[in-house]
Amino acid sequence: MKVAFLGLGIMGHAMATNLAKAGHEVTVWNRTPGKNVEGARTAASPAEAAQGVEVVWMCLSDTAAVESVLFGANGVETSLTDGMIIADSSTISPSATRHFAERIAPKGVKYVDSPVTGSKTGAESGTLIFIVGGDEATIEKLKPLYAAMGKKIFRIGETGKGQSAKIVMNLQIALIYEGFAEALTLAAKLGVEAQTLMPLIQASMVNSGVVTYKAPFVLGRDFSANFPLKLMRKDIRLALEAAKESRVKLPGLETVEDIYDVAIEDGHADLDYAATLLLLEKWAGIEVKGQAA
Ligand code: NA7
Repeated sequence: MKVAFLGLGIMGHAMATNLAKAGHEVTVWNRTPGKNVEGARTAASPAEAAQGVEVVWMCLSDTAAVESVLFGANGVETSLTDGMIIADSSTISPSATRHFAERIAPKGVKYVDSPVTGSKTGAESGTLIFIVGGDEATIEKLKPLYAAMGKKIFRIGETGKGQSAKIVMNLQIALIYEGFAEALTLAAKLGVEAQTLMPLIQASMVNSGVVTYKAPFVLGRDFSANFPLKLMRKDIRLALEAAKESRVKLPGLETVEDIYDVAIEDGHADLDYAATLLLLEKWAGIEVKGQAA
């Protein structure tokens, strides 16, 4: 298919690469020039990238970035024609997603929110899980593209519902990881080493996908970004924003947001969100020791 791919960050670069590898005709654009994708053409603006394509796929940082790429100067909007599809793999506000979709609908353009789970490794290996909101016929048309980048699609409902499901997934990841990090910190202070505790965690109901994925990095003290702390804070804020819009109270997540704010003040924004542990360690005056599993 003819695809414009906008946003070549950690996730987007790998996703666009997999589209090109699968033989799709890909044109890429990134705000900061100099990023290219093997086998794809590079455009000078979102409008130029979107000219004459069937699908515009975005993978951008946040709601403001998606709004400016769609509707800002040299944005996608000017190139939209009847029958085109916009797919968005950024994690952004569900309510803003619905507004964007309403804004482009009069042009005969369908909007499918398609945030992902699977992190950098999933993007690179083409094994992402897509969490999708949009009409079924449009999603059907996108299947060859989903297949090139991922292993599974979950259709949650109409446009916006993919984002809604995604932010409640990350809400859980942030809280589960926080529990793990707090447990390791207290254990260290009580004289229980992480590598002594890990087999017990793994044998018990405490074990989880989050713990299994993060433990080797944490024990190896590798806090380089798989999913940057600043992006997890963005998702925590999206969940709190959606909660406020719908009159839901999330006290645990509000507390975790404070931890992320201070971690960012401490200079950890670009590290992995696992680096919230560094703040707990600082407060406790101890370091969790361990070895990569
Ligand atoms: P990255 O690696 O931080 O990449 C973010 C991308 O978004 C990158 O291409 C940025 O371009 C682009 N960006 C950011 N702000 C803007 C604005 N205002 N206009 C245009 N482009 C922009 O993030 P990931 O790839 O890890 O994640 C992407 C999304 O997936 C995010 O929503 C996650 O939560 C899930 P740059 O290179 O900085 O010019």
